[in-house]
Amino acid sequence: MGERYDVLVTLSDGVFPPVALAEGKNATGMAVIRTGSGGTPTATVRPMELGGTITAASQLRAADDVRLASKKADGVHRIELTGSMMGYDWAIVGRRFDVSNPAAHAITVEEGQRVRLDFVNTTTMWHPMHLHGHTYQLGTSGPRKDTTIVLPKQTVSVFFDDDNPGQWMLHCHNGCHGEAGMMALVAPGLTPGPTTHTRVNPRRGRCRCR
Ligand SMILES: [Cu+2]
Repeated sequence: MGERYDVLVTLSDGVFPPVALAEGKNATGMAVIRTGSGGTPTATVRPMELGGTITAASQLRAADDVRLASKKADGVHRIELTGSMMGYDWAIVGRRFDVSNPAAHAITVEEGQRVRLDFVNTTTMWHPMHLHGHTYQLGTSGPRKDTTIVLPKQTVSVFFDDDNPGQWMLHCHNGCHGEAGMMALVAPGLTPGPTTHTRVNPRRGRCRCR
């Protein structure tokens, strides 16, 4: 549930502990990568880098071979992130995603378009916004990603070229927020209406995460 990065790492011989530090919590998760002999790190190991300054996506730049060519956006969409902890009514522009009518309020894009999405977080919580089927670029020269955190009361603009036609989900990567309704379909012009896909997520309404 959260932001993510694809990274390339060159490892030497040994045993290495990738450690995840939860934002705002003193809790970690750990895996072990083994490329050679050596003892397994203890579960409490914490690489010293986690005590330093964490690089944010806004400090990164796209490499030349993946940076989007300079071009005016053909379509601009304001993705207002709405809801509150009180009502647990997470939504996009106040509309909770309806699995029985997924095309309702779809974000319309067309093949070949340069698309700009403006994520406007009107809430007091973090929302890592994830787009399927594409990677988008942060701003005009930032990194290519498929998930980016939008901080409370902040706006983040992302760009992508619609070069992978289809019906793709855009949703908060905090699974509980997505299930509560902070999702939308990104697709070519669709006719809203009932769908045969009516499976109700059994976890809905029982989520306990924040
Ligand atoms: Cu969220």
